[in-house]
Amino acid sequence: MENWKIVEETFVPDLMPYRETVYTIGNGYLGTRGTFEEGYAGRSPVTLLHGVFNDLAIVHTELVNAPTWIDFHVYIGGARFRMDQGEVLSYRRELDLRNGVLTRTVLWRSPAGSTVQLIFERFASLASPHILAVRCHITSVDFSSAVELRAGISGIVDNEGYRHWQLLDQGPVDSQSVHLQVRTNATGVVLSEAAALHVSQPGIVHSARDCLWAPTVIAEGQLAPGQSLVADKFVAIYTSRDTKDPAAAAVEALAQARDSGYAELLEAQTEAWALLWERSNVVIEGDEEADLSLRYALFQLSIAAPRFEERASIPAKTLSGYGYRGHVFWDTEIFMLPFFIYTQPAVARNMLEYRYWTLPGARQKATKEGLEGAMYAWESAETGAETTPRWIPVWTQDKEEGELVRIWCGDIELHITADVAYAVYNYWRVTGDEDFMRYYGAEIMLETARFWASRAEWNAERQVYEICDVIGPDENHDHVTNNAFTNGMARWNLEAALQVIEWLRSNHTQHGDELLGRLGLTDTRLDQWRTVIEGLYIGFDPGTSLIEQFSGFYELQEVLFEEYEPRTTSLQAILGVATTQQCQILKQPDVLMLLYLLDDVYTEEALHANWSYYTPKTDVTYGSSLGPAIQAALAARIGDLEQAYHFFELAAGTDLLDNRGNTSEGIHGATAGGLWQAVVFGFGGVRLTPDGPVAEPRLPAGWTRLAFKLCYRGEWLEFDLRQPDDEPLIH
Ligand code: IFM
Repeated sequence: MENWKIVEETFVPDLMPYRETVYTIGNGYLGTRGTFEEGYAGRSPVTLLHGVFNDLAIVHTELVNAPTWIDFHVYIGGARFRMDQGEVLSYRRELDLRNGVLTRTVLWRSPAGSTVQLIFERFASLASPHILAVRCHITSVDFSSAVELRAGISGIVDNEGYRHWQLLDQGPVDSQSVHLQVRTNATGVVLSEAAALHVSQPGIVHSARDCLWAPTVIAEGQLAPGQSLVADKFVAIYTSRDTKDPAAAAVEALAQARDSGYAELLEAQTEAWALLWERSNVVIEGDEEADLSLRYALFQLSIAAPRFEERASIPAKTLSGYGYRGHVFWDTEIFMLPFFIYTQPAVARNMLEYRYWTLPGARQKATKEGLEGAMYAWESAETGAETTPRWIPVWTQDKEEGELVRIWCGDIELHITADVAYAVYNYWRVTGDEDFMRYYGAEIMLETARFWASRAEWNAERQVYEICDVIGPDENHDHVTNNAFTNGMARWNLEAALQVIEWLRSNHTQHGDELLGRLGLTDTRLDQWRTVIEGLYIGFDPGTSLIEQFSGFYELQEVLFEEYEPRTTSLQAILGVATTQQCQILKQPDVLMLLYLLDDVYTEEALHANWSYYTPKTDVTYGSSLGPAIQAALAARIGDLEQAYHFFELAAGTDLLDNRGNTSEGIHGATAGGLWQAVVFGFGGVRLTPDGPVAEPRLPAGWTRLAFKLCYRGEWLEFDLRQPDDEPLIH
């Protein structure tokens, strides 16, 4: 079945910002939005590289938009090709997920009446991550005139108005290539790009021009009706994070790419992607839309993951837009990482090592709060220091201007610390990567546990340990005490750390002793952990199996969501932040999220009871984009396949249909990862047992087959699942 292409057949200028995100390409080193090569007012040509941050007020630091490499201008008899002038006679854009090539075919009549067919192709090489390529086929339909092509590098870029770069150097390398070198003005990251333009037909004259900030190669020739030109642009990019001399590295890599040529680079690209898909693809038969939207999500995750380094991780909006400024949240560990753990474990390890290298930032945050161990940043960037903005404008229905709202997540959304530990442990459980646990993971497990043991407070009156003044996953309620998710995950973190200590003692005694000694983890200390584990309050009612989301939740005002239908925005936007805080309105699953992650701790009965209680109180459609996929996975688990499919569709349309209206800010990475989980853990019913993953499929109506591979401890397992009357096949 051919279901690998995301296709657009009309050019709609108003949709450009969102479609630019949808057509993002990348290779695990960088991501580039699907901005058109010729440029338009209001377009957002963004290329973001892992780890290239610069300082900025309020948001602390952000990923910097790199000099544009995609620019490619075509002049026909002096008229510049642009789709907002003249006439677009036909148009088709397609992103081929199979090999990451973005193609646009346009039949255009210039204002002067010349008709030209243009085919643009571009890709970011997965095989050679510093290499980018654009190919343009130009065919004259009915004109005889001069054709001029201009392609180069433009350093005239900004992040929504803020310019991060200083110009260091630029110029021609030869008549067909140019280079540009820039440096971020605060962090001092040097970036070099080199670009070449090749038009192989005879009679073409190439020249390099040293336009300030935008060195350009020009190719001039003639076309007559029926004649074509094929022009190839190659770009190489390096930064001082990659090498000491990025300029030399870029020029050398460019020379190699020119020698290889477009066809060879494309072949390597296709092979590299085939290898990736061989293990990561998921096939859904009987539902083409679901099949394609999941594949698209996996494509976007795969291009955003740090494939070539371990000091960066996937930002909440991937490398595809300015949303959340390239900061990393729990979205990565809890929503995106499972896909990588099971299908691209080496990449998952890179992402977790990022949390190891940012331990110093997390330790500093804990110390600043008078606490022990590591307190991970709610929003993390290069160093692990907290980068959550403290104030942001929020728009509500009754306010025309943004109301400034204090954001407390950086101060008290603590669960991120346990989420990181959960991811480390899960990676270890699935991959059996002992080297990782010994040298990186164990320290994370122990430092996060130390944090919780120091943060829990003994309430002598109630005779329990409490965690006060937090925000749980449901961010509609802040400054709450005993958030079930936070307390449940903190307890789990302490227990898991004790297990890791046992493992170290039995398997790596010397290393374990050294680590425990360094962190001051005496037996008395570990006994204190056990006391916290035993006494930590979880508002579980054995009579009803309900868990109270936080102390006092049951007293909040109940809201009948139906009374606000139809609506197009969240209940928080309708009622305001303060009123919502007083109501039982959840932005996203909270208790249910706990039950989802710790499915071996809580019973099926607890899951059913809490599902029925909390789902009608959760603003799944308009609350957080992190909600629908998890609701889908859980609904499938409890056997409500209709609801599960409804939530799955909601998640699947998040970016492809822009159903939240904010895809222009970037791909919702957590939703993409959540979709994989909804399919594999939800509909596939995969659960990890002591003997490895086992499937208990519950496929939605119409799905005739669900097939995927999972890697467990180095062994690849093939799951080929059918409706209940067919036996699941596991190889
Ligand atoms: O991490 C999420 C959070 O759970 C809800 N608000 C958006 C964040 C980034 O996606």
